[in-house]
Amino acid sequence: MIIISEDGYELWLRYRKIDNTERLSQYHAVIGSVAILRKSKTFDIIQNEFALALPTMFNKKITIGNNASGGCLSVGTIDNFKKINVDLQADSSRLGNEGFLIRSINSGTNKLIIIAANTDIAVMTGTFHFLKLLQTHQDIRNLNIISVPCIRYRILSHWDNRDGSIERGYAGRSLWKWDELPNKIDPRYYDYARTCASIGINGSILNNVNNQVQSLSSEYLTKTAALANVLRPYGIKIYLTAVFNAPAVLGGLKTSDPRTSDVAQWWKKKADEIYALIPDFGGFQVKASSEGAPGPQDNGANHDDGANMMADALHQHGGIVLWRAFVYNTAIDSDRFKCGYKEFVPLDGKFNPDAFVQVKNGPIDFQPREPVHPLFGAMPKTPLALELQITQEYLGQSTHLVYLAPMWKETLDWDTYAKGTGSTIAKIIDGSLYSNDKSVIIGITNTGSDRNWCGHHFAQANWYAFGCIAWDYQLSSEDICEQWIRMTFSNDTAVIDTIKKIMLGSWEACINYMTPLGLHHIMKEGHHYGPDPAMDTAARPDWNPVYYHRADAKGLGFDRTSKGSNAVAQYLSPLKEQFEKIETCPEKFLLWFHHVDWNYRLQSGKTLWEELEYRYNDGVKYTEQMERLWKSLAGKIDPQRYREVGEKLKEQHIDAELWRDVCLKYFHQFAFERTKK
Ligand code: BDP
Repeated sequence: MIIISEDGYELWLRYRKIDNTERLSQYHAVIGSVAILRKSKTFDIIQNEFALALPTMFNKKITIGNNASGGCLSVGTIDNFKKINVDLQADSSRLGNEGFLIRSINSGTNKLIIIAANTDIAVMTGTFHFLKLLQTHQDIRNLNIISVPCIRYRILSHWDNRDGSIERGYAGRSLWKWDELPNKIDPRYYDYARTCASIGINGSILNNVNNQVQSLSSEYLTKTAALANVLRPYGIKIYLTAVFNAPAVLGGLKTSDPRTSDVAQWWKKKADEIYALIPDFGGFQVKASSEGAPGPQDNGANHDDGANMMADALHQHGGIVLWRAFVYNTAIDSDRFKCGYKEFVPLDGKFNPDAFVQVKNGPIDFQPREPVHPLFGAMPKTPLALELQITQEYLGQSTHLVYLAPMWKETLDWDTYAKGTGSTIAKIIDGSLYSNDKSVIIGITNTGSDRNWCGHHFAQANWYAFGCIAWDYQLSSEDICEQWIRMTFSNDTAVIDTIKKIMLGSWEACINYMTPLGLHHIMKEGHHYGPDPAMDTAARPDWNPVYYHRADAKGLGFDRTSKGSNAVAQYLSPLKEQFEKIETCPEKFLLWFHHVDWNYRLQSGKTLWEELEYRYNDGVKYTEQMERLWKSLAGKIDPQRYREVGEKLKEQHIDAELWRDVCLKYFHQFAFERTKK
């Protein structure tokens, strides 16, 4: 069989002919035609998607149309179904605005599959879900699916600059062509929107967290409105990062102090201007008083003053504020780990309900593995948003294959004990622990202008997984992985099993060859690619690897126990006691919390040095295995993707060896210093 080259542009929406004959005949028997019960922009998208997918997948002509009387597959809102005597009122309230149902029913003598929801957008989400069932060759004879998202705002954050570059972007240039907007609409915007819609993303922050003050200028707002018009029928709202001193820089005011009425007035007028252009605008993300960014503290005000003033401006329009907690001012604490907690916990209860505090998964900065940020569980009166990083800033960028769903699941499943056992991050984020009706999850995206969108074909899986987890965090990493493989590569069992083996252990392997046992931030300064444990000349001490690993003749790791920085005290019991004691501290976090003697014996019976050596080698071995497994797929994957992934895996293997060699060589000097003397 000749397999035609693919460049990855179609992502997981490839809709190839179904090569499983048994399934194909079932699908032919069940779906003879598709009735689209409604007319709207979103229903046009639904109809187009069916027209794109079904004839190719079924290798057969299918009538897809605006036939309001219903067909073998009927798609519409609950109101539409009422008109054809299918009563779904009982389901209506639990579906809310975004949930959908897919059900096999008998209607008179006909057997029907229906896709229904309260809103057009939710019917579209259901449509993509149904197409996924077909793409992954599921049995569709007796369907009864109800799906409602567990988090309300599921947002991608683009760290894109107006000049087209992307901070921490590894897949080409920005998708947004600001020079061409608003008049020219790049067709790729539609493909972006459609892809996001297929995984339930409902928000997109278009601009970088840093230095994008001009994004709020009238000129750029007009351009943004043109993008919002494209994204709207796909159910995606636009958000913008707002730079805090915009009133001074753009508005010419003398100050941006949030406590002054003309500043508050300026933001109100800005919000009015935005909503006149973009009536469904989502809101502002703000990076304030962080890494040199302006903020309320420049005027002696605090985070809550700034966030609430902006929330007031957006409130009447229904927008929200995403106020980032990524702050690490050394005047607050000399351990960077503790700074966010110390700045924000005293403000608990002071934020407006529409002002979310947006917290990264860990206390430092998107390291290969972090313990969760202690702010989760420590601000019961404040809605917290979880910020994850899809782009692999510290995880091999677009060269390394690292499947991130297991990392995000580890975060979401983490028990904070805030209200006793079972107080997971997931329950804090989805609002259920503290009964918040609004909830937010944000992923810093990995998309760019590269033909395959994400730089690495397998980085697409992380975009996909983020959407799936944001919709339903109870899905397992393995199930998400399998769906993605089936849709992106093939339903062939050998391909699925092999790629699963490659993906599922890839995160743990990356931790092992980069930062095993809780090492962190030992990568090169600036670009953060590659190892540099010796680095000690950065502009700030906490940008230096030596600040984090603290290697000396005695041992390795950052003492954050009560004898050290006492960061452990920021966690609730029993976590703080568990982390405090070396015997009970999970080994995966050991060097996050302890300065461990080189001769300390781990659970394996090995000394710290021996275990370190073992882990680094194990990580490298996994990359060898990934290469080998991928090679075994020759002839089963199209030539272009087979070659491109193979090249990247080779590079990853070389990089892993470099990480191991550089780190072990460097730490060796300390580990054996005592013996030398
Ligand atoms: C770090 C990045 C930096 C971002 C910063 C942030 O290195 O480029 O600006 O986080 O989140 O991960 O604001």
